[in-house]
Amino acid sequence: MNSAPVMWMRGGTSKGGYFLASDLPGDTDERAKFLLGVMGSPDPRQIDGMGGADPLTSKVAVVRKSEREGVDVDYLFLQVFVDQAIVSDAQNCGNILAGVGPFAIERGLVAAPGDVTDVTIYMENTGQIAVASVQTPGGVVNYAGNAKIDGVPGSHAPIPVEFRDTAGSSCGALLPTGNPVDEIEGVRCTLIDNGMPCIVFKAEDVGATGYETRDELEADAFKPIRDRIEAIRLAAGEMMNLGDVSEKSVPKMTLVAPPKNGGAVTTRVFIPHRAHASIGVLGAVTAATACLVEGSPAAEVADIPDGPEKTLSIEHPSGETTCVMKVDDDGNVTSAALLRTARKLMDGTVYV
Ligand code: NQM
Repeated sequence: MNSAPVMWMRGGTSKGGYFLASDLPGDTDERAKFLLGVMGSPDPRQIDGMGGADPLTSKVAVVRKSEREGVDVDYLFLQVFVDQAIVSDAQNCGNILAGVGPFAIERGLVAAPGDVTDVTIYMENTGQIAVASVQTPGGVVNYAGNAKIDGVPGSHAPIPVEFRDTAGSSCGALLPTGNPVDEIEGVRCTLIDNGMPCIVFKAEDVGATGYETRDELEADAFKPIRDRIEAIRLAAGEMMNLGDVSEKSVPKMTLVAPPKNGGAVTTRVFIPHRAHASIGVLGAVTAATACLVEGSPAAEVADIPDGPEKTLSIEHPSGETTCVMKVDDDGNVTSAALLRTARKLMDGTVYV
């Protein structure tokens, strides 16, 4: 196979190729080989492919009509590594998810009879459901609008996304070790998964401030701190039921510090080796959830509003991401909603 129909889209603060499952090889190895060719991996510049030399722009959505009751489409997220020949389904992606509803409508998998179409999406990577609301005046996807998300210039049509029951998506439990805090390599960490496996610790505990720019996090001067963070990650993988994570893109490493701009908490995230330009969607949900875990390092630096519905602004290097979290009487998060936008960039055929 040397070509396939594809739609290239920005989903939230990420970008990638959206394929119908039926347009890709059914065999996993063949599909990986094809997608590595599409992105131009492995190569730090991805010069011979569509990837943007950044894990945030080397992403793929594989979408099919769902046979599950009450579900419109099934979405499989694949991370195509930039400089290694790896295509991984070990994580989900809530940013690329933002383009799945529009793509499914554009491809005729979902009918759009009203001005707004709710698309119910089964996320194959973690076996969970998200509902995305897409503007469809006259039955056509509208991408233009006034919604702004930090990390994306301009404004676009809003795509609210709601997640339910994401706890333990990949690790089997919200707190896979059962503890709000585990000490690893001398650092107090929360090992947590509310849609994205993350290790959350205070920036100051690894010698960072938590207010660095992406460039500062990726500079040579920061390498000793990055090495220490990677040592924590490798040690924690097994404890999080993720096995050997040396070649996996999870868990993500989330540094937290007190909020600086009136938000709930400040974050800096390694995904896991490059620094995130902002924060992932489920990464933000998980960071917000960590702030609500009593006794956790995140709770110690966070500023949390009262009440069962909490609007938490998660500060990051390009601004903030607002998560609206519903919490039950026991303090457990029952749902999380975020605003995203997406844009169709091109529709055509990609060649390898
Ligand atoms: O956490 C990047 C992104 C992501 C993931 C990453 C994401 C999420 O921003 O749901 O969106 O953490 O690798 O696309």
